Amino acid sequence: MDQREYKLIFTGSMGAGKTTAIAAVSEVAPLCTDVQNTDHSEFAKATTTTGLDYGEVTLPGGQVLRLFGTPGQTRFRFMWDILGKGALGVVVLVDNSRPDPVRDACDYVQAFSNVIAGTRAVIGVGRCDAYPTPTLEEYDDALKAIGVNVPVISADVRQREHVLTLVDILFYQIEAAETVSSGAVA
Ligand SMILES: Nc1nc2c(ncn2[C@@H]2O[C@H](COP(=O)(O)OP(=O)(O)O)[C@@H](O)[C@H]2O)c(=O)[nH]1
Ligand SMILES: [Mg+2]
Repeated sequence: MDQREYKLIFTGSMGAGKTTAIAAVSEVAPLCTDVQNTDHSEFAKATTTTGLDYGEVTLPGGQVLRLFGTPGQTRFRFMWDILGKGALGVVVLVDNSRPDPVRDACDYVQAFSNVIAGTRAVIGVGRCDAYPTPTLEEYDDALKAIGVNVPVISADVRQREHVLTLVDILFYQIEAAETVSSGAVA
């Protein structure tokens, strides 16, 4: 059995659903540092992630995934490099009701470009029911234009199965990247 520890990052704007996603799948009580939100300029929400979220989930193969949620507010950006150290991939959560969610997706992908290395990410677009545009194709096109070839799916992170799907896809992306870089597939 693969005993390695896998560190995955959940990132995205305030209210995109990082805390919800990690809480939905974690097998340990999720650690969350949300406090009263005093920054209603970025998002009108009672609480907000100032520090980080943490949870764990075990894959059917026995691999333990450690899930870290980043603080969404841009003034906590300095923490992203710290969180990104040793991470194998990134789940970028996007809120399709935001003014320019495609731009959000590209910004977060670029902020974690070292970890993502072109492929080690998955984009989960939320609130697609109420906000069907931009479409997933628009995300695809914008990401390809910045040299990033990653799956984009619609996901409601309140649903455990959707979050597990995001994690599965990301795990597949990571394994595929490692197979290529180890030369196992020529
Ligand atoms: N209606 C709707 N609500 C969503 C969806 N995804 C997330 N939410 C809600 O959006 C909020 C996200 O908050 P939170 O997880 O704290 O976001 P964070 O700032 O990224 O940690 C929660 O109240 C979720 O229930 C979605 O697809 N549809
Ligand atoms: Mg949060």
